[in-house]
Amino acid sequence: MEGALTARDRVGIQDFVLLDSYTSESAFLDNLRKRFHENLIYTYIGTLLVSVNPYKELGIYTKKQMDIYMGVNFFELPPHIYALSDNAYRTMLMENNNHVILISGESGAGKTESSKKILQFYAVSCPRTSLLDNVRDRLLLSNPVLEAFGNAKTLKNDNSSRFGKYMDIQFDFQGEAVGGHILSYLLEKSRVVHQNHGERNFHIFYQLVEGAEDGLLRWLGLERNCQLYRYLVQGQCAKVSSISDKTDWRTVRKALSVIEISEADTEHLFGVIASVLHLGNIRFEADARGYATLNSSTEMHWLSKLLGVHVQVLREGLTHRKIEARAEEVLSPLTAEHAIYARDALAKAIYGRTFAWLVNKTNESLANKDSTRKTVIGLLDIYGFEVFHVNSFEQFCINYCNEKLQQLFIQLTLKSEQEEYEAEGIEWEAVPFFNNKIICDLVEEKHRGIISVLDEECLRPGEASDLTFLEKLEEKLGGHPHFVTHKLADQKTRKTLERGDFRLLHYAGEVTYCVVGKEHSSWSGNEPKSFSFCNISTLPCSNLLQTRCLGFLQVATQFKSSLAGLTEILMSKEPWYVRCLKPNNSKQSGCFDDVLVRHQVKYLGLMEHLRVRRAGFAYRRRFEVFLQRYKALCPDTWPHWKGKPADGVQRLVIHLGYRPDEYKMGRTKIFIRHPRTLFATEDAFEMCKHKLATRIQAKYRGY
Ligand code: AOV
Ligand code: MG
Repeated sequence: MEGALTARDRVGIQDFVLLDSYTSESAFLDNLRKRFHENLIYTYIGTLLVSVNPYKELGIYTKKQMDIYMGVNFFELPPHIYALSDNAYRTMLMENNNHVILISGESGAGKTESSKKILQFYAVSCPRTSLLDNVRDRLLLSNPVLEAFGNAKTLKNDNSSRFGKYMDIQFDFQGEAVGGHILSYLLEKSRVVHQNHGERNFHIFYQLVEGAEDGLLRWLGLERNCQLYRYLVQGQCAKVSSISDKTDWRTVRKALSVIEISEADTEHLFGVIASVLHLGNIRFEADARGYATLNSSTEMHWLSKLLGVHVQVLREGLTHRKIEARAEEVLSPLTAEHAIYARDALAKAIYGRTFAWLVNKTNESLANKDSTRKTVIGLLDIYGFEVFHVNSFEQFCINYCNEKLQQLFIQLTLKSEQEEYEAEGIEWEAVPFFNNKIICDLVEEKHRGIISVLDEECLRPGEASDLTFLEKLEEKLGGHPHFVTHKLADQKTRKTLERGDFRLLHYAGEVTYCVVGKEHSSWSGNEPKSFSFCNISTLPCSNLLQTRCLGFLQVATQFKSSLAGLTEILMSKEPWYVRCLKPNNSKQSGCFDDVLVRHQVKYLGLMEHLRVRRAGFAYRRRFEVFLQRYKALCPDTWPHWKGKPADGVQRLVIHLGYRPDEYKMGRTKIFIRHPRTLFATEDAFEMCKHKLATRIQAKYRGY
């Protein structure tokens, strides 16, 4: 019919590799937009999955959908997160190796939702023996627990992850999910004591106050009114329409028991959470000399009860600091201002360690005790790149983490891919791309990176200040193309910068960080050195609380080394990618903001990835591996090939009817352009195995 749209016109194409004008950003965007409006949120670039947040329930995550995607080749069905999950899983089983699914995208783009869908797919679809049913439940229910304690409403996302999470799902040789392990990265602890306008503290506080049974609240000395707690109301949005704290509370309670946290520990856990709320309500007044005095007798009573510390010890601890002088310990009084700072630091430390304790407990419950070899699929879901009106140390760490992940993506796809073609002697025209290594170095380089300067400044207590830190940065980094401050800027840029700011030109955009005058931020803040007044043995986190700081380690430096560790873990596994895109900034369904999406497509390097994919080869195998697997498909190579592996592979693929443009022979590997070629070979192999098995059975029956 004239004028009618073809299906392709309407729903676009499901793999960008098949796009005719694959170098055009507009064509790329058109395709994404078309599909988005048809509720088709997933599109491939080869084996990479692009996902656009629909901001509505689509009904595509049912058990029926899971069954459809289980065991089906990648390109036979519409793109789906289940297809990628299933492929990673089957490759793991076939090749007996470890995999990792790297999920990236900015805050609110859908990373956490994606990671939950993947976990559900493995927990529900994989083969099972009834014996281990509870492992799957624990894997699934670890999520609501860690989200309650580690997620919060921000301006970007009502359920924003405020910690980085890497989770291993362990499978046995039959492909059954048998255990898991979680690593958490730098929790945004400052949120415990301060929230910006329109943001909340961690969900668990509101869940407790709104959802806990009357008896529990009474026992904790709390009232059912969030407005009464200073740590809960600074963002002035304790209630959020998209969140039901009451329902979530019930889920969390059930989940805590499934992950085997005992009733006693659970009680202590909420005791600690409640003590943070009481701590926040403690007020100080200044005496005639300006020193802090403390009334707040009700709060002190509850704190003392919940933390198991005598009121007098608590009082002394909150208004004094311990100074070590000539092997003697002297108590020196704090000013009212310093006492508030110390109170908040204590609240943050208690919460941070409770979170670490919870991750530990979860890991104990997910641990698989059987020592046979497991293969794993790792899931990486970190906090996404974020830019707020005011950005502080927390955003600096979060954005640095994203910078590292982008660097890994570049190394593993754009860079190493092209280097491999070169090394293998495959003709190749280089695809240029922006390498963000320069920004990673700016942050983490030894001696002159931002973290290193921060370290130096923290080692000069008393002498260093926010401003000397900024001056040192200017001295060391002046002239760096991705670093600018008020002093270093040209006239036009200077107008957009305050004196206490520095600006980084991140891969995903500019961010201005505020160094000066934010008491809650912790550019130079360290954990309080001691909690000697606190009877820690009663806290559930007692095994993690250390009464003495073991050594001086600046937060950013710790974070840097934990990210280096993470990179190593990720590099040791076969990677799969989910790139999440955010369609608009107003959390709305059906709204596709072209400018916003184009920006993300650009900085995520999707166009470059497509060009490399399009010109390149989807699969590659070492000659020996390829020959070993498929030699039965050709009479010349079966049962043994005596010549060079490369010649055997050549003979094999000619026999299989590969066309010359479908593959290339490198120095050590065969490169196959389209996955479908390999799938056809794999199908032939399955048939051949089947025939062979039937023949063997017939033979034995004959005897
Ligand atoms: P994020 O993890 O990428 O942000 P989330 O996964 O939390 O983002 O997604 C944000 C919100 O978008 C969710 O709470 C859902 O309401 C909605 N959403 C995301 N993906 C889907 C989907 N596939 N189907 C339906 N709704 C979805 V952050 O943690 O802030 O970086 O730090
Ligand atoms: Mg998240």
